[in-house]
Amino acid sequence: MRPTTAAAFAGIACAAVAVATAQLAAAAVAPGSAPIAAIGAAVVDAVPEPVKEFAIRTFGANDKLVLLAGIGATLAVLAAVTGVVARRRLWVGYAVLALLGGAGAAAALTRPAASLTWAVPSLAGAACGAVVLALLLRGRPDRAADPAAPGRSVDRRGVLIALAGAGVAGAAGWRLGGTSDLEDARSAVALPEPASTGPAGTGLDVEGITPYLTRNADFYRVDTALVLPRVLPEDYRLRITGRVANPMELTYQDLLDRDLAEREITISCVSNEVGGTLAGNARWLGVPLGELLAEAGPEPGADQVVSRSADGWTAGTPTAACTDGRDALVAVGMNGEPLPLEHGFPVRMIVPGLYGYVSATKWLTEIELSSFDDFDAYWVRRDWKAEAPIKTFSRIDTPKPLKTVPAGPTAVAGVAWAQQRGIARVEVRVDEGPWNEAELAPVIGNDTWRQWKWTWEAEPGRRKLEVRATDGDGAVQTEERVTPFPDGATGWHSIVLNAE
Ligand SMILES: Nc1nc2c(c(=O)[nH]1)N[C@H]1C(S)=C(S)[C@@H](COP(=O)(O)O)O[C@H]1N2
Ligand SMILES: [Mo]
Repeated sequence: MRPTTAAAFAGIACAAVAVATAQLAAAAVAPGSAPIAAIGAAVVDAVPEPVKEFAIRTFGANDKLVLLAGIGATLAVLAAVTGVVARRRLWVGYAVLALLGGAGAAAALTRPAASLTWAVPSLAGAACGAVVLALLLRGRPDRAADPAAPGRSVDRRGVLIALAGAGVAGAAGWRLGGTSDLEDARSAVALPEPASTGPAGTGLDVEGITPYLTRNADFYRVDTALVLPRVLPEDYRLRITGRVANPMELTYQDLLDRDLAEREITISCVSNEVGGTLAGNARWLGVPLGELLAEAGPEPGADQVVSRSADGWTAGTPTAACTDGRDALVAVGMNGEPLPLEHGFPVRMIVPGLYGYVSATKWLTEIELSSFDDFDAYWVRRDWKAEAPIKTFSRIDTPKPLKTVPAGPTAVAGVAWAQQRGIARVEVRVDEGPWNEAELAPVIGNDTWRQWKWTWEAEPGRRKLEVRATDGDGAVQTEERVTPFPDGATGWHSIVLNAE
């Protein structure tokens, strides 16, 4: 191996040790304080909206993994180059380690949930990296290998030992900082029976249609959390603060001891495109938010309910939407189970009719009564609208676009939603011909999606199918295409396919 190559590996080994020891330290401090997680989270907060949308569109649920892998790869390249340079100028190696350690610490300290100790993992990692660098490049300048410009000789065995050590420390840190204790705590929760149960919807039986209830494992996930916030039920507190007559603090058990309501509610993401799948329908179990607020007693003018998560994310919901009698919930259960970790365990908010970013705070820890004038929540600061009711949406699930179907009777089916207003009608048309009314699944209320189905007498040829819904107020879904930014997409979903 040429000395330059060995030096590149020495650089990578130092970086690996630094990252792994930081990971180990972060397991003791907080998973979010690990430098890669912290820098990743800072990137998520900082990147402009179009980039984020591109990432969600391109990588879907893997967007977080892609970001972390990108940071890791960048770091590896930087480490290799630094190793090569440090062979001749050792101080450059220390300088880069100091810079990266500082950057990691700064990123960690600026996380909303951070305390001073969050700087420790990055700084400790950088210090360990520096020790390893000194050890690996301890050799005297190697004149024999390169008489003109001697560089230090690299301790090649040391590189292997350092890499192995980093592997062990990293694996231990990963395990200790993992979610197994949370999974155990979740399994130990016994949810009480609901005191009140809403009506249960049913599905239409069509092959390829979105099921009426979304299984937890299939439920879409959207959030800014690169590492899952860690909230154990025994440590859990929900604080109701701000402009209220009676501030409150409730434990997880306090919530379970109250009369719980179970309701079927479809939630959806403002980033959902026309035809998109960022929505799901579940049976949510929780404490009616209106009852909690009635006890807390919002002051007049406190028109915004700011909900805050364990990792400092915020959403702002109109107080009116939490107290007007709709089924706004402080939810603990999803489809008969405690909330899954990715969906907010132990406690989240659900407010029918509003996009997730203004209502559905996961890992909920605080509900602060404020006003729209006084506070901008996370996405509002990034120019999304402060108020965002869900827009009427309809989607063709089957047949799939560009498929070839046999001519003759063909089931066309999908879902439509307009939470709070309900779905009154769904229509389908072929090649911009007359609209045909679809059959709708039985209605149970206004807060869930409704499946629909229409039997199409397909004639041979390339065909375009379009769908539109009419909400319970009689408003027909608009044809006008707008992007999700700043308050939700509109437009009719259409697909093109062949019949033969
Ligand atoms: N703590 C926290 N809660 C959050 C978010 C987030 O980034 N952090 N994202 C919101 C958004 S934008 C949506 S659409 C819903 C998605 O909920 P789900 O992942 O359970 O489907 O969660 C909301 N709650
Ligand atoms: Mo969202």
